[in-house]
Amino acid sequence: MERTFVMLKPGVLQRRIVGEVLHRFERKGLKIIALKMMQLSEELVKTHYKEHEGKPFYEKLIAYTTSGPVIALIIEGEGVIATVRRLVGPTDVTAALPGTIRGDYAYQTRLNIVHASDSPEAAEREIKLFFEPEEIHPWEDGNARWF
Ligand code: FUP
Repeated sequence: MERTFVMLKPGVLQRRIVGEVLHRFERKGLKIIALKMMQLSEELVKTHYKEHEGKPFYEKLIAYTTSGPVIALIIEGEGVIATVRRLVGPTDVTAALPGTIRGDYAYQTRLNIVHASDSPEAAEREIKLFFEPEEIHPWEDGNARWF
């Protein structure tokens, strides 16, 4: 089953909107199979954003992403990479329509508040970078016997 990596950047905790952002994924019916709060090291963030090394926004991107804790999660389901990217909205926040996470909560691309994998290769690489296998908890619908 397809998996994607999502990260709520430090601005999400700063603005007390963790619940609101997670709700966007849950109300769509998506399934969270891993979730944790992390203070990222510069080394980890540099590996994650390797493709942007040397670009004009790179130093600020690293500084922002390490400026406070993040929430890292994995979402599993058919077609979730594309679905999550649609919910998140485009990288350029001026093109992000209201109704998307970036469209509703971000007005600067540098502070676009969430990251989501953009391809199966990126998802695999990012999940490995941020999660140990034992931190991932796939679960079945209809198993909530105690609810
Ligand atoms: P995305 O996959 O949508 O997060 O976009 P990218 O991997 O292209 O960009 C990663 C991060 O770099 C963005 F979240 C914000 C930052 N960035 C800028 O600050 N300016 C740019 O022009 C492009 C990206």
